[in-house]
Amino acid sequence: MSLQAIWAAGRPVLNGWLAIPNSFTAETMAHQGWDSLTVDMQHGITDYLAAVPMLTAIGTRPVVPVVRVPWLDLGIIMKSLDAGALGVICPMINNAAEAQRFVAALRYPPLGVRSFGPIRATLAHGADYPAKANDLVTGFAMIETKEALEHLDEIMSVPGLDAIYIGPTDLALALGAEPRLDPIDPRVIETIAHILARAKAHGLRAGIHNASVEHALKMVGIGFDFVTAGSDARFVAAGAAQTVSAFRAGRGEAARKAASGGGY
Ligand code: 3PY
Ligand code: MG
Repeated sequence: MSLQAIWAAGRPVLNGWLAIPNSFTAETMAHQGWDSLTVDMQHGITDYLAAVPMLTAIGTRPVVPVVRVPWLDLGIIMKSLDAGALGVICPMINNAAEAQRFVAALRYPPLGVRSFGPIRATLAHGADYPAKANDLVTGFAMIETKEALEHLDEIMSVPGLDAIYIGPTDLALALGAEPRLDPIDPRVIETIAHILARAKAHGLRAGIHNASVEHALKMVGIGFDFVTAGSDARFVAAGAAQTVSAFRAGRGEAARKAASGGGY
């Protein structure tokens, strides 16, 4: 299953985010029905040696494996692909030259400059992976800087670029607004709509990072093709916080019951 196949079926992609560097949390997330899961090597805790077993864990279910690389670094982009990622999200693409470097790293010659050595990708995606890799892999250039906003159309015109991905917090900083996911500042909201409109005009798929499922649905409603809704770390924190606060809220009543003799 690839992102292109989901889009060709006319569906938006629901993406989950993996910030915890662990194959068991990745496997647990993979069993919850996400279309894709992204191993975050930029702000997540994960390095390459943690990312590889996470990709293996994601592969236990029909979930598209995606990696957000830490930076526009051809080495880690190519290693992520060799490890089986079918999508790569690259932070802070600022101009056409950077977008070209990114796109070239994703594709084998003659289309690009990707070096050959799909050590795990052939295990995950079949012996014919080398022949189909150029079509199978989706590259997302992150649009989240002031410079990118100034070069939006030239970035989006780069041949071979499949998609863009908006990072709302860095974008907010670029606009002088408070960094928050699920933005409420009109400048950020307006800019997101502008980026989306330009992406559509260039025939690109558009993705965006969200904290809540409500905001992710709102973004699908305005035309986004790929939405992240929450992360493993946030789900752990939210679930734990909810249990702790429910316990604290009910503790007084429980203590009163115990003092009056209790009874199950
Ligand atoms: C941002 O909000 O800037 C992001 O990169 C989301 O991960
Ligand atoms: Mg960012």
